[in-house]
Order: sequence, then structure tokens, then C-alpha cells
Amino acid sequence: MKARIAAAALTLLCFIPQARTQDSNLYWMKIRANDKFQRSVVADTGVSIEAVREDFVTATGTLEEKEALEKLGWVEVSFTIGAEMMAFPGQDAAYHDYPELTQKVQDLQKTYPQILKVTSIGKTNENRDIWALRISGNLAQADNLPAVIYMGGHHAREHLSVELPLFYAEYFLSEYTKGNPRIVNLLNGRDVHIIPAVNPDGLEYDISGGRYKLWRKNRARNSDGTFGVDLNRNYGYQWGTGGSSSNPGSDTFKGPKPFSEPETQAIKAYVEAHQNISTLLSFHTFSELVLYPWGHKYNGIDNNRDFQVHKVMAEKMSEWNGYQPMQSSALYQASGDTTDWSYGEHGIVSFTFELDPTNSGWGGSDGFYPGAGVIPAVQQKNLEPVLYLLQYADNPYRVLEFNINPIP
Ligand code: 0X9
Ligand code: ZN
Repeated sequence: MKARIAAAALTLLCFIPQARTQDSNLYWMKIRANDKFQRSVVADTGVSIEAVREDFVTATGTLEEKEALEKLGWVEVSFTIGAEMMAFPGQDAAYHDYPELTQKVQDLQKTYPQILKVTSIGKTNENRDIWALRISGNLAQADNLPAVIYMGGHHAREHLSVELPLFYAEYFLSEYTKGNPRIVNLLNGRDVHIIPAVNPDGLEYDISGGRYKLWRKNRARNSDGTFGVDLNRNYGYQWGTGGSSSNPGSDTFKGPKPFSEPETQAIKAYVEAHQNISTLLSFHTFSELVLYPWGHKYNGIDNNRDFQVHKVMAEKMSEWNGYQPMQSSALYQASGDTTDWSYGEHGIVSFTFELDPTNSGWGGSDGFYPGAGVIPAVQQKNLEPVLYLLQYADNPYRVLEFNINPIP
């Protein structure tokens, strides 16, 4: 028996994947496996085992993984998981999976071509487009207008963080078109960038098989056979200086080098190409916090004006959403996050929101899946902070004029 397992393992080890296939389908499989050793061989291919029975398992995996198992002759049944099976667990259907997000973005482009330009800013490991929406009342001149960038979905399981930027995109577009004077005035003088899902591979993996997986990272294939890099540890400012892991299997794996990942490379290139960006907001979940740099060290930002502008804006935004404002490292030290890089490298006034719920209300990891019922209220309570960052993008330091007492 052991010899057979060793042979099977060897066959798998010798299976050299062909050049990356364009097939990004996910496959459901019933796989013959009689004991824990055979199940480990199955798991080692990278498939996600969903159910274990006496003499078989069910699992989901990629074409490559399916082919590896077929070589062993262990696959009894397989079929492609269709779009409807990739969707969120039933009760959370209001959240957007990646096909729905793509459809939504394309629909918005068709409805609002005068004020919206949708682009793909890069491809993920699994060949998905990372969508960026650029919105302005003056798209032709947008490069010369003050700009803000909103992002969501760095972390796979933080689905609420995708629903906010997507909602604000539609809110801006529809309110502008309806003639809401506040939004018309703002958008005529601003350039808005929205990247609702930075990590679409992770998003899809987290919901694949109709069951949440508490997945955090992207879906990079690491050198040791594990999957995923923590995108919020992969940005290249003071990368790897604390609060991130060198172990590829860790949930906070920083990656083999700064900006090793297609997702962070795409954000880097996009921000560098839009030098007019002056304010940034990266949505995460959960804990109800408004965070600002630094994250990689306990000291505050040295430049007092820069420190003050972050502190004052964070405190102002907290009045609207009721979240707690604090320096990121006061939560915990972590290097390689988005906002340390965007402020440290580009001087962008940068915030991370940890959305609802609080730790106390839900406890444990349930907080990543608060249900669809919370979506509208969280979108509403964060609307004023979002508009505030848009309004002050022309010169965020204006907020200091009426907040800092003159030196006597
Ligand atoms: O750890 C993170 O990346 C963020 N929290 S989450 O639960 N969404 O994973 C917080 C990032 C804040 N930055 C630092 N603490 N450096
Ligand atoms: Zn997060």
C-alpha cells in the first residue's frame, strides 16, 4: 500500500505543469481516496477538499490540478463549476462575485460613457482583469484635476470592502446624471479612481464551492507549493520590516520581494501614472477603525504637517462613521501595506478603513461575513467620509487652516 502511495506521490511530483493555460475554470471533482495518505496526495495537488467520505473526497480545483489527478486515475466524476455555482452562499447573494462585478462595471460603462472610463489595470495569476473606474465631469481634462483613489478587496474574505467602492461608483455616476448639485460641482472639478476588487482571484477562491473559506491572500503559487501572498504586506515601502511573514504558508506572507505580485504591480503602475492623486482610501474589514500611517513603525509621521493632516482628517471622518481613528501601528505593526507606500513614496494623504462590524459585536472570524443585511447601512455611514476625501483632494492641508491653533 505504502509503495503505491509513494509511487502516486512520485507521479504527482513528476507532473510538470504545461505552460500556463488560459483555462481559468474551476472544476468540481469526485476523487477516489481511501485513507488519509491518499487524501494528502489529493490535497497536495492544490485542490480544495470540501467533503471527506470513507472511500472518496469531493474537491474543487483548476484544470491543471484535475489533470494531475486524472493521471493517477483517481477522478471518478468531474464537471466545470458554472457561474451560478460560483456565486455567494445563498443568504449572501447581494454581494458581488467576480462575474457579477465585471457585468456591473461593463453595464455602468454602457450607461454613463460621458463621465466614466473603465480600464483593466492588469491581469491576475488566474488571468482575471483588475478593473479601474475613472469618473469625472471633465474626463478629457482629468489628468489636470485633483484626484482621489478608492480601493477595496485587497483581502479575499473582506467582501464588504468591495461593496463600498462599487456602490460609490454608481452613486457618483447616477447622482451626477440626475443633476444632484453637490455631486455635479464636485465631479466637474475632480478625477476619481475606483478599484473595487484588487484581488479578484482571492475573492473567487473564498466563495468557490458555495462555501466560505476564510481566505485572505491572492492565489500566487508559492515556491513551496503553498498558495498566496498577502497583498497588504507586498507593497514596496519599508517592505519586510516587521509584522509580515517570510513563510509562504502564512496568511501574512509578504511575498518573495516587494511588488512581486501582479495585483500590487498593477496598483503601483496605476498610481505612478496618475500623479494628480492626492488622497487615498483603502477599504478593509473589520473592526470599525480609521487608520493612517505609519504601520511599519510605532513612531508617528515625522513631518508635523503631514502627521496633523492625517490625524485631523481621520478624526473628522470618524465623526461621520463612528469608527475609531488611530495610527495603523497602534493596531499592530505591519509593513508593506498600501498606505505606508502611498504616503511614504508618493506623499498621498492615505487612510485604511476597517469597516463594520466591531470585534466586540461579533467576535472571532464571523466578522468577515456579517451578512448581506449590513451592506446598505455601512455604505451610508461612509458616504460623507468618501465625499470629504474627494472634496479636499485639491489640497488636503486646507483642513489644518481651521484646526491648528496659531502658535502664540
Ligand atoms: O492587517 C491588515 O492588513 C489590515 N487589517 S485586516 O484585518 N483587514 O487584515 C490592517 C492594515 C493596517 N496597517 C497596519 N497595521 N500596518
Ligand atoms: Zn484586510
